[in-house]
Amino acid sequence: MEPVGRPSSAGGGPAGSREYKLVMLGAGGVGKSEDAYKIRIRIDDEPANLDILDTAGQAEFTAMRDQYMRAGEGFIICYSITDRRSFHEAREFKQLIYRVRRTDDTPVVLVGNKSDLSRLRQISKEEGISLAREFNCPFFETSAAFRYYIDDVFHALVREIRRKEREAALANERKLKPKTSMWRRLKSPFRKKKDSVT
Ligand SMILES: Nc1nc2c(ncn2[C@@H]2O[C@H](COP(=O)(O)OP(=O)(O)OP(=O)(O)O)[C@@H](O)[C@H]2O)c(=O)[nH]1
Ligand SMILES: [Mg+2]
Repeated sequence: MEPVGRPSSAGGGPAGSREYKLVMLGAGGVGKSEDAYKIRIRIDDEPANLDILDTAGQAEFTAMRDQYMRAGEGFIICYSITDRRSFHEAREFKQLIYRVRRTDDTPVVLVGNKSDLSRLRQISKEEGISLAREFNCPFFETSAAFRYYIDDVFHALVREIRRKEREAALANERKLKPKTSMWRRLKSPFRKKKDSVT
């Protein structure tokens, strides 16, 4: 039986052209829109179609936000290293994801953008690392303007999605396994008997 609500490994179209629905979150002006598009890349020798949803920092309807929070498979939470308020909002976005999805298992990558503006820096790299540790997710400082570490962000997020899907599949297998071995044990005396008679 297919696990409910999860794409099967064979699903998603011809030979591995799996699509990943990624959502960009973050306060207004942090640089989310610099990288929002559809891209096709290879990650760990497997092709991936990234469908990236750009969201607006503030003025959005809650109902719509809940919808893409549910539909998204991976989330990039973005702040600007030049804007402390956006750093605080990063934590709020993480909480929002939890509130909508009710699980800490959602694939997330934390991004501190505008790393090129070092003279305007308000958030140290250590603060970013520490927040990512709290989120239990990968972290990158990027510059969308110079395309520093942008690809790494998408790669890390797809890897997170794949890893969590593997974990879910394994957990599912483990759930089924005890039943199988129990059935074998129940059947084995009969099998032996039959064997010795014939
Ligand atoms: N120096 C520098 N500027 C950047 C960088 N990324 C984005 N910007 C600039 O920051 C401004 C805001 O970028 P957007 O991509 O529009 O920000 P946004 O997060 O989409 O903002 P909202 O759509 O309002 O939520 C623009 O002027 C960008 O050119 C970066 O890495 N470095
Ligand atoms: Mg934008």
